[in-house]
Amino acid sequence: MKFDVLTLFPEMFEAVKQSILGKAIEKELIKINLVNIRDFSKDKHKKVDDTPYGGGAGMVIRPDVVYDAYKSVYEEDAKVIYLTPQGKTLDQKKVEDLSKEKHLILLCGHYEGIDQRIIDKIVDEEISIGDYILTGGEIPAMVLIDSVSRYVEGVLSQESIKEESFSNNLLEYPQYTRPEVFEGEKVPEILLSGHHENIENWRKEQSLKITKQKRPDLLENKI
Ligand code: 4G1
Repeated sequence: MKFDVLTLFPEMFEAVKQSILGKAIEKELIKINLVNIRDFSKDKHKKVDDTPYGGGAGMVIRPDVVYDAYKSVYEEDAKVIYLTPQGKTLDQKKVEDLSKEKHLILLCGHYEGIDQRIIDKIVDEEISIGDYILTGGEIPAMVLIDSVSRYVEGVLSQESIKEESFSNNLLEYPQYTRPEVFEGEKVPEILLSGHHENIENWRKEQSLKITKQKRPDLLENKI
């Protein structure tokens, strides 16, 4: 799966090239192609933004520069996603759907946003990661890449996939590791029993209890 990211801050994406995704990139299961919108400025000072028509604070990204950046990566089968607070909030259902795409072009805003005409012209879908104010769409794009990549064939171990399908829509049961006693607190006895079936049942029980307590909405809205 290929992600083209149209951004003014490509350096921010070094973070997702680590860890599990780093391995997926090495194995060529996913490709993250960073496109610096600024490279498409025709201005001698590499300017990409300008003041908003009608007045008001801040700067707006010009549509022509974004269009040229887009044309440098566009393919017929690509789906263009604009990360914006105006989009529908990303959930696991949407993540799974997106993982079936071959090619995503992710557009990240900055400043006061991007000229509406280019949004209307090239964007297929608007997605938000939640309701809070951010300085740009880069972190949302990384959230999307991370969550979607997990579903790409070969990225996760078989074990993780099995574990996940069984715990669908539940929060995770509590985990413990060594030492057996920490500051006087002992690990639950059942986990030391070696009785796999009892342990599995205990964990299911814990997951359900914690979900009911902390996130009952997860049980109501099946994802
Ligand atoms: C109005 C949050 C503005 C922010 C209302 C989640 C937030 C992209 C996202 C903003 C952004 C609310 C996102 C706001 C995002 C232009 C550049 C938009 C940054 C920008 C609730 C700033 N999911 N925010 N405006 O944060 O891009 O995807």
